[in-house]
Amino acid sequence: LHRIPHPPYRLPLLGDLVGSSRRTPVQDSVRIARRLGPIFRRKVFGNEFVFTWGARLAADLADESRFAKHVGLGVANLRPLAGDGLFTAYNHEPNWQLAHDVLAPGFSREAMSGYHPMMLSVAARLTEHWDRAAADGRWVDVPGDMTKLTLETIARTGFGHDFGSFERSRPHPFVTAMIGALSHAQRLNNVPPPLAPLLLRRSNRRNAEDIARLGHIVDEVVRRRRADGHADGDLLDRMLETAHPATGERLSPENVRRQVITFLVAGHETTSGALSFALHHLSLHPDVADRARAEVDRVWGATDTPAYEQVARLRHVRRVLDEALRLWPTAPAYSREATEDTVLADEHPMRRGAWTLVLTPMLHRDPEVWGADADRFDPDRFEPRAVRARPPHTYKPFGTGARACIGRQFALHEATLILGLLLRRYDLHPDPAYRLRVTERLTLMPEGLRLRPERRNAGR
Ligand code: MNH
Repeated sequence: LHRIPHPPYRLPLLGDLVGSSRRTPVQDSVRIARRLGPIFRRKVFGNEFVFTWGARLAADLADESRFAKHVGLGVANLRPLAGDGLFTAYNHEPNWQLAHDVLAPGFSREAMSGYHPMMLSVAARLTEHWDRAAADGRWVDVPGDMTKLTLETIARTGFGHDFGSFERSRPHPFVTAMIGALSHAQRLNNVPPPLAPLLLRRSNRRNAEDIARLGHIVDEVVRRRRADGHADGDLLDRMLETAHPATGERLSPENVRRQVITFLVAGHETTSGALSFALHHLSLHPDVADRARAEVDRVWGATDTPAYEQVARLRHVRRVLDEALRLWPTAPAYSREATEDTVLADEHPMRRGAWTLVLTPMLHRDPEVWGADADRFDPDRFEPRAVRARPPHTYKPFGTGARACIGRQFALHEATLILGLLLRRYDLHPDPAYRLRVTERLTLMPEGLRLRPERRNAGR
């Protein structure tokens, strides 16, 4: 450990507090990473964390025979909310494998093509809303609208539920409670654990209320399904009705509750951020937007309601999304622990159970991999030839290994479809006064981003 650098001003008790803010731990860590190199330590009060971002280190950490997901920090802080749900389960908990095997078919190609028409109908709610804004020359609240869209999408496709987000002037209570719970989980990392009950008294109380509210909302979703009978093979149907193909085991009611919360949260917050960052970059790069738009017009022809297969064929639009998730991976870190005594990259000895946090935004900006202009937005980095020329394990917005994101295809399909629809329908005008500010609540979001959509070919 002594060979791993740490920031120069280290205070007794407080640790490396100089130059760090409780609100932006990820962006602070990126700044520190640029000074200290591919592996470094940060001490926050009594706790010391090792961060890694060098390509060689990240590639070694991807070795599933020696490393596995570590449930720590932000993820561990979500245990009171999601327990042994898929995202927060420890590797050894039996409900991880059970739920993984039961739910994985919910993300197959067939399942996805079944969700596609529902995704289109939610998208139509968004474009109705944007059409009205465009007609009046008004701004739209990008993160707010993307969150409405992605929440409705996961709720309807996964659970047959309608939150009515577009009919509300304020965010649905589910969203408010979720943002509270995520922010609280982040805050917990920034106080000395023994003092947490004292310093976070109000926050702890509000968090208990938020968790209770999320639980009530989820119970209502499940109750309705039980009353209405099953829907053909959506996620909730699988959770309630499907037995494990090999063991015949089923999810318990308590575990179903945790999975529903997990999927409603994990299934929309990060995709909303990804779409918001992509729209931000598109509005600042009209040349990129024009190329992507030309592709949409070519691939979709005359239709505004593309078929499932016509979405994956939007290669350029997809690269815009890939590039947005490179610069701002909306789930900005993942943890890896040694499953045996080992040496990381032939250099750093690790005991079994020792862990490190992979700082994805910095892994994605490593100049040795991405070049001296790594901070510049350029979707051509994801042209097949450029991708083949890069070392493996240098692009990880969805994590790695067995515990990588189960919803990846879902998110990519949804986000590519939406970007395609929005590019086709609108020119996107940026607010000249806007400077990117990124809020952190375990996830990343461009704060206060607004755009002015203008209808193209308004008669069509
Ligand atoms: Mn998702 C795990 C990023 C969309 C459901 N997701 C992960 C991890 C990352 C991640 C990173 C791994 C975390 C870790 O190692 O600790 N997820 C994303 C991003 C998007 C996203 C950047 C959108 C963009 N995720 C989605 C969607 C769903 C979803 C959509 C559901 C429909 N994600 C999950 C679940 C897990 C996960 C569930 C936990 C999987 C497991 O551990 O088995």
